[in-house]
Amino acid sequence: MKMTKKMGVLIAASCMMLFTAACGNSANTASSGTTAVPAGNTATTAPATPAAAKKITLGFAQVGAESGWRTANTKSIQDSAKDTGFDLKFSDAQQKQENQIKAIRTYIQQKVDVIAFSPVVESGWDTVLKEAKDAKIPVILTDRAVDSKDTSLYATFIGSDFVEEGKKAGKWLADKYKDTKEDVNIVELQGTTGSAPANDRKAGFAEEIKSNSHLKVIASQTGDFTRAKGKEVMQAFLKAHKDIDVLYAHNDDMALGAIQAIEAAGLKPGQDITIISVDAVKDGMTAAAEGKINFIVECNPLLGPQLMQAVNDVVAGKQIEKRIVTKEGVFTSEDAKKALPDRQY
Ligand code: GYE
Repeated sequence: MKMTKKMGVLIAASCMMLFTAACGNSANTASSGTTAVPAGNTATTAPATPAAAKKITLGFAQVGAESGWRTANTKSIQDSAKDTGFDLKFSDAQQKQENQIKAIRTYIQQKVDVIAFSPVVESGWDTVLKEAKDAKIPVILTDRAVDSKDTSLYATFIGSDFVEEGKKAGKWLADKYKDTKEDVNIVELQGTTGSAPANDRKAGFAEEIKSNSHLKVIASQTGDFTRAKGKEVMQAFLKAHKDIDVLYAHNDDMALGAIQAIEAAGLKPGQDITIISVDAVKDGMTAAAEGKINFIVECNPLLGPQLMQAVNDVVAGKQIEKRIVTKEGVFTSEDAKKALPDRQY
């Protein structure tokens, strides 16, 4: 079944409704974090035509609104759902697993066609995933993985290879300091504890630098992927260690918060302390272009189109790849300067 064929007739009928739903349901405005059904997004607003009755309903349980990456990811999902003509039910879990589980249970009760979510942490999903399976609702993982042994609990996982991202960061660093004899003191700002990107970006980086005994991670703590926490933890690092050479932040937002702390301490980010981060969102790329971040590993948040394609295929009963890996690159300060004018997010 082709998406264009099936959905073409639906677009006109559902465009207005979806527009209302997407606008009234932004990730930043959810107050309870568990609201799975936004106002104006129910069957009452749909015209009672046979075409509208066939419209695919997608329940999406988002992590939160913790970073620039997440904002771009949410927009990509909402825009692509609208373009495809799906009825999107969207919820923001405010970085709490219990909120995501509640949202998924609500989608099961509502008998949506497909559930997609970006699991805030890797563990603890088996029960709710079994509930979805028993209800015969396919689940698609986007962005972050789960550690469930039973892979029949989800149809596919669409997202980046976070270990690879950590390796790219470590490789650049090992190369930069390959002729240095003295110890290089590294501090690490980890993402949300227990999340796939925090676990994997840490592991990939450690793996890549381990054969260089002069590269030493002297402190490593979570900054929860937020700017505020990144700043706070960097302040503590700077107090505890007078000799920090490198900061490795698991995302741009934490690096940007840390830059504020570094500047407040009278140091020059990018010069006195070499900074590496992951994401390559606009604010991060701007800091890189200014020389405050030295190297950014790209993590692409624009997963919406791939997700909608997968939803369509799953509903059509097509066999889909169990793992869909997003393609991404890396940026030095010079690269960032060149790429910035065309950056969408
Ligand atoms: O790197 C970070 C966000 O899961 C890949 O989550 C995502 C990460 C992203 O908060 O900025």
